[in-house]
Amino acid sequence: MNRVRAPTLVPQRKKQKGVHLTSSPRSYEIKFCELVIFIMERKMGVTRRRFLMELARRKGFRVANELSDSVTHIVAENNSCGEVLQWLRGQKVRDSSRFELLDISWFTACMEAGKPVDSEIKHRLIVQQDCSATSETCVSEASSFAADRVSQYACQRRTTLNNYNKKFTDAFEILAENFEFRENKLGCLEFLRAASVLKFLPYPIVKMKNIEGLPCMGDKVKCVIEDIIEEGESSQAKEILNDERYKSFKLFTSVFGVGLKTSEKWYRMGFRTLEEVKAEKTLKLSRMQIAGFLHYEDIVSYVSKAEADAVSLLIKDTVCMFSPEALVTVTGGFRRGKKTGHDVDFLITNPGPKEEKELLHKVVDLWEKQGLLLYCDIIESTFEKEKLPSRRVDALDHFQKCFAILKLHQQRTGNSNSNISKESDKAEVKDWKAIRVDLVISPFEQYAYALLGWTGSRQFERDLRRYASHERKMMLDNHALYDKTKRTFLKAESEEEIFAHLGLDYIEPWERNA
Ligand code: DCT
Ligand code: MG
Repeated sequence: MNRVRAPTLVPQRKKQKGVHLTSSPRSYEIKFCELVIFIMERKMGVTRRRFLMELARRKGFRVANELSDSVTHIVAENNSCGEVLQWLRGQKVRDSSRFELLDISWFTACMEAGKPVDSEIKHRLIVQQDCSATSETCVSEASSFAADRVSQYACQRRTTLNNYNKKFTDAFEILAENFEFRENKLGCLEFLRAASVLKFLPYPIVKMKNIEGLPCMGDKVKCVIEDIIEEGESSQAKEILNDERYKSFKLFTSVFGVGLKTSEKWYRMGFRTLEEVKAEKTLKLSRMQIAGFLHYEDIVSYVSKAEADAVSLLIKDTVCMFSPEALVTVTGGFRRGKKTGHDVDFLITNPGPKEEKELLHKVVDLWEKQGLLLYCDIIESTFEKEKLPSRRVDALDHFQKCFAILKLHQQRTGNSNSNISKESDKAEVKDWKAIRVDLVISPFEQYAYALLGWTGSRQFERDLRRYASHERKMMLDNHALYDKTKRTFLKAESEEEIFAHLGLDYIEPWERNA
């Protein structure tokens, strides 16, 4: 397999002789904080490595001298995936899935672009698409992965955001959603489980042999995989994307407050677009749906990490005013390391035995006064002590919570002249974005369970509960873990303790992207 050689912009190893390089790194402004690059010296040599590190730093990248915990991207040259993995094992790295393993061609593309570029398949150190059955290294890399040892439970798999099989999982998710819209739970779950397994695979599927031995690969799933391998896309998914019912449901459910029931009703009434729904003045909309339509454009555009951080500051500041001891934690997708989300989820708890019923009301009242509250629905706690955890894996929890839409003022950046309006120009510039926020209040003794439950992903949560009941005779929900054999509730102060109660290896939040 031929790897793309680095272009001439970067001197090759042999040309290095006589090039003077300072040994101590100079300090440069860091422009790209989100990634930390480590360049492997193996087969590259000290001098070339030093040159590349200096080059990247000069361009604003963070480059680590050592393979530290902060490293996110490992760059290698002339090394196969197997060689890099072997080297990592030698460095006592237990879990290599937390890094992106990349070829020098990715690094070069970044240097040329002057910014991080998305890693494409061709940049990744994995089994390559074009590898033929005669290429021994490729075959051994794919087959050295013990597919038959992959657990059927997502809570026994470390699934990072590094998805090598996006074209398969995207198709599965469309099929699953279509089943959901048609209220076929089993069909939906079958494809969600399959998607979750493929998100875990450390290589892209290029032939049917690559999925041999994997769990959750039923005939329907295999059929879709085969179609994508042969045709490059799924004809079933393509058909669904053109299906009138699917298209309408997809649109309707994108409105905050609109679920399957309302979508079904509107579809039966003959509506196909949001404009048609809005034009029907006799339609009774809930308060949530009115807010959903009002802030539709903002809400459908995803929340960025920077926006989530800004909301997080706002929430921490406000909560702290009323309850200085309170712990405020970002949960959901952002805790799992996602860079975007449809909302921002928060868990709030107060250390100590006292539960503050009023805290959420006080916080929300203040936002109202400050003009920051665009919508809010507080649901009071319905938790009953000693009640057994729910048997249903998709059951909702009983915490006091608030589904809100907050006004997030966008920071004024760049040329301030744009904010100076002429006397005649009375049109106001919108300088804020509506952000969907979920706030959950948990009693301190349930905090670890609430944190585990609200971190997700949903598939990870489903499988944790299924694992607890099928493999351990225990019942788990967002409040507690009950051991049916011992007939006791198991206390936990941390997520690690819950995994230990279940006899599971601890899975970090960023490995729960199942
Ligand atoms: N959750 C829960 N009970 C609910 C809603 C959610 O236990 N009623 C859990 C499951 C996942 C987690 O909380 C966060 O839920 P979402 O915000 O829906 O998902 P996400 O992973 O944060 O994804 P997104 O980026 O779309 O917000
Ligand atoms: Mg979320």
